Amino acid sequence: GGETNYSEEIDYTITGIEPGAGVVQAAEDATETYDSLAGWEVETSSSGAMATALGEAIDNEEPIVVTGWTPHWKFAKYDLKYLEDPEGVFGEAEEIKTMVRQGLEDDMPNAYQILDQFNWESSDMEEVMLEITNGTSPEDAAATWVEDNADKVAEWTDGAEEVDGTEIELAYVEWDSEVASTNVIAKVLEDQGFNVTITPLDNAVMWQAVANGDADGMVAAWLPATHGAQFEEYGDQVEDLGANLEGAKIGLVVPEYMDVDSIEDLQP
Ligand code: PBE
Repeated sequence: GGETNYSEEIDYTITGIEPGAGVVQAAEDATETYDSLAGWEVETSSSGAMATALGEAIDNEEPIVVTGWTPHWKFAKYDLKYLEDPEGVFGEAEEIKTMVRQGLEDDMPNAYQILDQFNWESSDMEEVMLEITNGTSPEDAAATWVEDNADKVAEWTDGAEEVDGTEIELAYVEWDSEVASTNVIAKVLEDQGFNVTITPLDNAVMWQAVANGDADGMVAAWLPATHGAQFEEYGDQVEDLGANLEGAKIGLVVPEYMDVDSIEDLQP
């Protein structure tokens, strides 16, 4: 690959998502790092707008470059590929980690235990995401998954006692992956007797909310690279409960039919 020049057709534009996302920052870094992306810009919008633009481009077999990530339903729905990133701007394998506010273990030991034991696979998260993208509400998709995966959920709740309406607030960002995970863990906590609020925020605000105790926790920390800047700023003010999902990834994603394999195959 690497022969076709798509730059003018896509107006030197990478279709991004929310401005606060790590993958958008990495894409901006890529435009500085790669000569092939000189003069390119990252257009920010929302995860939903990116998915719509991707779907429309594919319907018309047009070229498009988007900020992408795994797990995500788009790989099940469309034939896509990550562009090789020889400079490593988008990092290597990422994990998604759970972060809680300081003091949660003392205040809500049962919630702490469940959040600490929450751990699933990419295929699990993709199952929930696909259902949501096919029109099921996040709450219903989460409830179905929890019902169908009682064994896995029993491992997360193992040793935790039921509570009677204790309020807990989880922060997240409206990325498809985090809509899925946050709704699932919220459902599990609800079934345990918690009164759960989930609050969608900007990425930086989500980290800040857990750091200052406005939120009790989140399951949306992509590390080491994607949220490296946020972890550096807030890492010592939150409690890191480890990975809840391994094998995540971010990068530039294009339709399979495009004649490029590497970021270096794009042209200034
Ligand atoms: N994402 C999904 C986020 C983390 C989860 C890859 C869009 C980000 O880039 O910050």
